[in-house]
Amino acid sequence: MEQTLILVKPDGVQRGLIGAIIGRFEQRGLKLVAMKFIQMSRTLAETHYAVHKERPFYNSLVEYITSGPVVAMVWAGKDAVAAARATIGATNPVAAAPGSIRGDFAMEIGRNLVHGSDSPENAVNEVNLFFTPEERVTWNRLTDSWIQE
Ligand code: IDP
Ligand code: MG
Repeated sequence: MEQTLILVKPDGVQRGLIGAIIGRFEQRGLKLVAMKFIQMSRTLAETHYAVHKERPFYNSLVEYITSGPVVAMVWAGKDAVAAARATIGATNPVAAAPGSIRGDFAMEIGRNLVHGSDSPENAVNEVNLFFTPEERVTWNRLTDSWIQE
């Protein structure tokens, strides 16, 4: 089953939106595999966002993601990466559809509440960056057959 890395960014934690954000993924039918509440180190942030190293917003992005604790999670499901991205909404919250997390709760690209992996390949790397195999739980969810045909 495909897995994706989701982060509730520091603004989501500070604004008391952890529960609301987790609820969106849970209600959608994605299955929780791992979760922890952490302060990201600068090294972890720089590794996680290495792809954006040459972008003008890179430094402020690293500052933002390390400015307070985050909730890091792994969610699983069929097409989990694409489903989670749709649930999160467009990168710029102004363009994010109402009903998406960013479309309902955010106003600016630099305070867009959530990270979600953007491809299955990147998801594998990001999940491994944040979680050991032992931290990822395989479990039987009794509603699985009502969510996945
Ligand atoms: P994504 O989070 O929707 O995948 P990316 O393009 O991967 O978006 O960018 C990573 C993060 O960098 C965004 O979520 C946002 O916090 C920040 N970011 C992206 N573009 C800009 C920008 O133009 N200005 C400021 N921050 C940006
Ligand atoms: Mg991205």
